[in-house]
Amino acid sequence: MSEPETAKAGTRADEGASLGARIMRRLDELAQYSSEPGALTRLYLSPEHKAATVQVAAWMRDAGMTTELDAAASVVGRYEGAESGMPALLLGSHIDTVRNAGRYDGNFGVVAAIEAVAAFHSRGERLPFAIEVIAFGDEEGVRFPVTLTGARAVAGILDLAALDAEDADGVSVREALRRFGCDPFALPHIARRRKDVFGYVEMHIEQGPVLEAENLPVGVVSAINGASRFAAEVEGVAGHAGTVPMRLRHDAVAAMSEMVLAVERTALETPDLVATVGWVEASPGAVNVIPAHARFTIDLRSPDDRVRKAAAERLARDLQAVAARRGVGLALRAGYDAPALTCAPALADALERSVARLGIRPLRLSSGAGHDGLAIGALCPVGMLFVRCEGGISHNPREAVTEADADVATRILLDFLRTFDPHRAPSAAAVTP
Ligand code: HGY
Ligand code: MN
Ligand code: MN
Repeated sequence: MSEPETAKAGTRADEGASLGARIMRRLDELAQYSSEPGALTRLYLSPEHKAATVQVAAWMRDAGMTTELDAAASVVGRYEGAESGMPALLLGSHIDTVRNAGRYDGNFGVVAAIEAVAAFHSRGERLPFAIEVIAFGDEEGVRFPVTLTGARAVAGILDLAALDAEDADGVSVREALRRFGCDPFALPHIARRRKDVFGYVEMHIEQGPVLEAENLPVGVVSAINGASRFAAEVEGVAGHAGTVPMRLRHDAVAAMSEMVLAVERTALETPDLVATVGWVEASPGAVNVIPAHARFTIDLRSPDDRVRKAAAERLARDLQAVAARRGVGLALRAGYDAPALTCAPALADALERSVARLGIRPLRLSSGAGHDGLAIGALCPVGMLFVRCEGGISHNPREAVTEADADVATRILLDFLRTFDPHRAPSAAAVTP
């Protein structure tokens, strides 16, 4: 495991500022690490991801942590407990983003966790357990058709075949890790042993409208929806837009369009299911050529794994029927499948007690968005605390969190950490298989 290069001196935004103010300033700083000026896009194993790992590691060291870059390019900061080598409570989130992202999705949970540890460090305070803050680099799964690579590696459930997945330029995860300075062969060695970890607690923006509607700054997460992703390829026949009669065409885009509406219809007709086609592509892409090829993605989510799996099977049949009727080929490739996760009741209860101690009405809500906890749940109990985001907007540069909410959420995390009793930590049994 390599130490990130000598980082820029981590500047502690003015000490006197509130927790919330420091967190917001650091998120503004972190948002500069992007592949495109004026927007935030930071994909897994990109140069901007590399620069962000160096900055995050510097902030972790300022907060009294030792740091390392693990073989999956996650930055791991460790703050020892009262004795060296104690089992740890894991905190953190992800620092990769979608394209043209907001600056709080993922990044908020990492920066806030570092600020919480810094608060202990500045007082020389040690807890009866260690804390590890992990800045995962592959939660969004935008560059490669696989995701949760870092979290799966930490949980010991990474399928090494995922390293063969390639990005749009044909670069595999394995090769990209090597170029990043990581050793893919070391991946199996970063899996944590259950006895070394009490649990994982992630703070994340809600990415939905519930907390704002309830006029609450935070909420405790009850469960995280399961998700499936597919890549679809439609093979039609190119032809002259002016000469081929409509009934003789095998138009890949027309076929894809009917398929996209079938995806939407399946979700509209199925309670507890959402479905999205987030990316489409057509070729050869000329105004006067009947499209020969079309590609698109499908994202299915549900709190109920049976609903999601049945919908995926039904959809595969429906899309093949469209292809057969239109005389086009269809290849559907599953890229990502994460079962729904029930958050550990003991961690959710403890988070609720901290919320109440800070004078806020506790509210439990489920997460429609996926999170690193979906994978970490295979290792240990998972808890999540949501923070209100304006209008519930996310995956959008208009994503916004108030300084006051950032402040109170982090104080709740501090209260949770100070009152967490490792001897009453929930057993791994609290984790759905
Ligand atoms: O897609 C998701 O739910 C997460 O933002 N990766
Ligand atoms: Mn996220
Ligand atoms: Mn996201």
